[in-house]
Amino acid sequence: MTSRNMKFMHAACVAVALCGMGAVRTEAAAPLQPPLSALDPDKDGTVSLDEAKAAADKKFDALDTDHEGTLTLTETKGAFLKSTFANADPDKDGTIDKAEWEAQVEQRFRAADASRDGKLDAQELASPAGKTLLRLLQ
Ligand SMILES: [Ca+2]
Ligand SMILES: [Ca+2]
Ligand SMILES: [Ca+2]
Repeated sequence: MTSRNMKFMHAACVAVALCGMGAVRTEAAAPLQPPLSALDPDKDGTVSLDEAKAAADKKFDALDTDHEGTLTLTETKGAFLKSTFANADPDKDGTIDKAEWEAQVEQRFRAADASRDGKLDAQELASPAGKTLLRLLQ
C-alpha cells in the first residue's frame, strides 16, 4: 500500500468515527430551548411527568389568584375551553381543584408521549397534544 493510500484510509476511518459519534449524539435528546428548558430542571433534554407536575403546580398557584385552591373556567385563562372544562371537573362543582388539575396533566402528558417512554422530548412537546399539555405548564 502506498503512503497516499494509507492517508486515504486514515481519512476514511476518521470520517466513519465522526459519523459514528454523530449517531450516538442524536440518540440523546437535544437540550430543550427556552422557554421549554424551564420545564427541565435536571437538564436531560426531556420533561418527565414529575417535572410536568411540578410546573403545573406552580401554574395552578399562579392562576389561583384568590387562593381558594380552586380554579373557575375564567381563572384557567385559556388552559381549558368550556367544552374541555366539564371533562376536567368530574365532581361537577364548577371548579378545578389541584387533584383535578393534576389528573388533567397526567392525561395530557400520556397523550403527548408518542414514544411511550415516560418522557417528552422537544418533538413531542411541539405536537398538538404536547401543546395542549403546555397550556397547563406555562
Ligand atoms: Ca428532565
Ligand atoms: Ca371540581
Ligand atoms: Ca416520549
